[in-house]
Amino acid sequence: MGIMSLSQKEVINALRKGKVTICVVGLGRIGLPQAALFADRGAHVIGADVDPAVVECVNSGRSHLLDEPGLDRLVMSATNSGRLKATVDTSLGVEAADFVIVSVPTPISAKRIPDYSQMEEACHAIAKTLPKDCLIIIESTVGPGAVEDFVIPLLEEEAKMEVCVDFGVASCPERADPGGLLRDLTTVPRIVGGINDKSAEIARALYREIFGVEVVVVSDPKTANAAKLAENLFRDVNIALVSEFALLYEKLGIDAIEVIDACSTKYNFMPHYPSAGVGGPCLPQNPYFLIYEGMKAGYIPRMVQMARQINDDTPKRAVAMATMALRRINKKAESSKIAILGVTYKPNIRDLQHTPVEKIFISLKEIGATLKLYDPMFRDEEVFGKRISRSVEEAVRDADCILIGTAHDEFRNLDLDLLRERCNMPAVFADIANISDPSIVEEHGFTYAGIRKPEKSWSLREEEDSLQCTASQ
Ligand code: SAJ
Repeated sequence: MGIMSLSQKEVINALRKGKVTICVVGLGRIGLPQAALFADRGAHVIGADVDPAVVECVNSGRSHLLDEPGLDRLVMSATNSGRLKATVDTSLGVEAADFVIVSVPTPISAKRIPDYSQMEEACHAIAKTLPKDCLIIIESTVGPGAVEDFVIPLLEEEAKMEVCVDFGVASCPERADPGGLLRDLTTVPRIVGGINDKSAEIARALYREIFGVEVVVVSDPKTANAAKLAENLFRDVNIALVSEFALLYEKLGIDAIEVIDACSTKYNFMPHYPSAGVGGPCLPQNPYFLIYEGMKAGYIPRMVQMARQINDDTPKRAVAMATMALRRINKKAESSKIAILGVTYKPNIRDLQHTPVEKIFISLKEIGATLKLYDPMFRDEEVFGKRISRSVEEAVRDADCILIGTAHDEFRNLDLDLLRERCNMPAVFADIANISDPSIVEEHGFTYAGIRKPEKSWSLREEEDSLQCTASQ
C-alpha cells in the first residue's frame, strides 16, 4: 500500500478497515504484547523472532511471557483470527509490511558500550525485502543519534534506498512496565521522533489509533531516544540518592523509609526506595548509552556515572548487613544456613535480568554459607545453578538467616510463628527489600537486619570488617 504515501487520515482509515500490515521484529517483553494488540485492533501482523521456540509458542496461540496479565488470551485470539502469525524469517515478514516495528534487545557489552549487533542483524534482514514507502519504527532503546548515524545509513546502504524518499523512519522508545505491559501500552503516552515530519505524522497515527494513547511528537529520533534515557536515568540517579540517604540515616539511627514516606506528602517530591539493588534490562544498562555518546561528544554526565557505581554497590551492603547481624547472634555467615526469599529483579514478575539478588547469592556462596532459594515465580526450577525450593517453609528449614531479596507480595504476610519454628533460632531476618515491620519481626524472636531499624551500635569498623570479609572472598 505504501503507507508513507498516505495522509494521516487515510492511514487511520486503513487501520480502521484492517487494511494495514505490520511486521514486529522481536517478540519479547515489548514486541509480543504490541504484536497481539495490533492484531486485536484489526491489523495483519507478522511477528518475527530469531528464536524458533518463541515463534512456535506464538503460532500455537500462547505467550512465552508468563507474567503479563491478559497476554495469553490476546495472543490466542489474535492467532485464532488469523491476524497474527509468527516467523523466524524477518525478511519474509517485512516484504508485505506497511509498518516495521523493531523491538530487538540492545544490551550493553562487558566493556560497557552499546551492543547493536541484534539491531544490525535485524536491519540487514529488513533491508533485503523492504517495500517502498514503508515506515520503520525503532522501539529498542538506543543512544541519542544511533538511529540517525547507524540504523538509517545501514538500511539505505543495504536496501539501496533513500530515507525520506523511499521509506520513513521514526523512533518510539518503549515506556511500559513489565507485569503491566498491556495496561501501559494502552494508557501511557508515547514519544515519537521522525526523521522527517511525514514519518512522525504516520507513526503518530498508528499509536493513537491502535493504542488510543496520546502521542508526543518531538523533533527527531535522537530527541525521542534522549527522552527515553532521561526517564530511566532519572530513576537510576534517584534510587542511588535514596540509597545514600539510607546508608547515612542508618548511622544516625533514622529509618530512611519513614523519612521517604514523610517526604512523599509534598507535592514535588517523587518517592524512590532503597532495595537490594537496581536490576532489570534497562536501568543497569541505560546509563551507558548516554555515557558512550557523551564520550564521543566530549562531555560525560558524572552524576549518571556516580549513581551507577552506588547502585552497583548496593548488593554488597546487603551482604554486610546480613553477616553483621549473624555476628551479633554469635553466628558466622560462613557456617550459617541462609534462606534467600525472592530472586527476581523486582516484585511480582518472572524476570532475572541483572537481578541484584544474584550478586548477593554469589557473595554469600563465596563466604561459604549454605544457601537455599525460594521465589514464587520460579518454584522447583533452577536459578543461579540451584533448585528453587517449592515453598518458603522448605527453604527456611534449619536456617540461621532469612534474607528477603525481592518484595514479592507473597512475602508481605509471612507466618513468622511458623518461620520461627522452622528456623535454627536464634536467627536473623534480613529484610533487604524493606517490606517488614522491624518491631513485629523482633516480637517473633528474630534479630532484624535492615535499614528500617538502624542500629547506631553498629560501628563503622564493624561494617568495614564485614565489607572487607565480603570483598576478600
Ligand atoms: N527500584 C528500586 N527503587 C525504586 C524503584 C525501582 O530499587 O524506587 C529497582 C527495582 O527493584 C528494579 C530496578 O530498580 O530492580 C528497575 O526497576 P524499574 O521499575 O525502575 O524499571 P524496569 O527495569 O522494570 O524498567 C522497565 C523497562 N521496560 C521494560 O523492560 C519492558 C523500562 O524501559 C521502562 O521505562 C520501565 O519498566 C517503566 O517505565 O516502568
